[in-house]
Amino acid sequence: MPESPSMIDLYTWTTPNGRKVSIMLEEVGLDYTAHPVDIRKDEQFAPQFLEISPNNKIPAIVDHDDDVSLMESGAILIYLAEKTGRLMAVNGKARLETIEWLMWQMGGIGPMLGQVHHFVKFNPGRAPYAEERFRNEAHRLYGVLDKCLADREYMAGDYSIADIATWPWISRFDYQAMDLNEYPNVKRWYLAIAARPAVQRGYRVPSDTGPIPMP
Ligand SMILES: N[C@@H](CCC(=O)N[C@@H](CS)C(=O)NCC(=O)O)C(=O)O
Repeated sequence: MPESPSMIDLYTWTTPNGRKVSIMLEEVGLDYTAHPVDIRKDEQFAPQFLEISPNNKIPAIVDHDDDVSLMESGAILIYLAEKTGRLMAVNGKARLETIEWLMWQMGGIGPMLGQVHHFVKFNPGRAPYAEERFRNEAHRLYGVLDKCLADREYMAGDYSIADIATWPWISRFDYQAMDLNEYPNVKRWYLAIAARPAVQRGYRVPSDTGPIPMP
């Protein structure tokens, strides 16, 4: 795989899971180089990439500073938060809440909204049962997020890796045929995060696909 003189090599693509890590790296200001892995061309199956990401998915990082190689966006976010002491409380209830909502993203938002993209956006009309099932699940998850954000600014109180993991998936609300106006707390949270300069920079990695979608 290409390496660089940067502290961290990030292997990524212009998808929600990839953007989680570029946004995090921009937020904490670590020196990194992004290497595109074009999943439309099956570059994720290259033997060199499989050595750092055996599940053949982006994102993955190599941190030359600590001699660490990692796949799985949730694990990478926790690693970077612990390395920098940023965006996750170091102990107590606040740390647990951050991990709780991060795991909710990894087990719910990511896999379920990913299915919505496949069935609702890319293959409409081919599997009505799946379309209905995953659209219902999307509405349920958006409702859970809206309720979570009713009495707090960010998912775990302060802005954290839970928000960084979730926001890029919500930025595909148009793929999911979701109307953010139905979820006013999600909309307020979405716009606040979209306004962050680090998020705007991270969103454009590894290439600029256009502006952040606005509701
Ligand atoms: N649980 C993984 C999911 C990563 C994932 O699904 N990556 C997609 C792009 S968003 C991918 O690389 N797909 C290529 C493939 O499935 O072959 C994570 O959070 O890092």
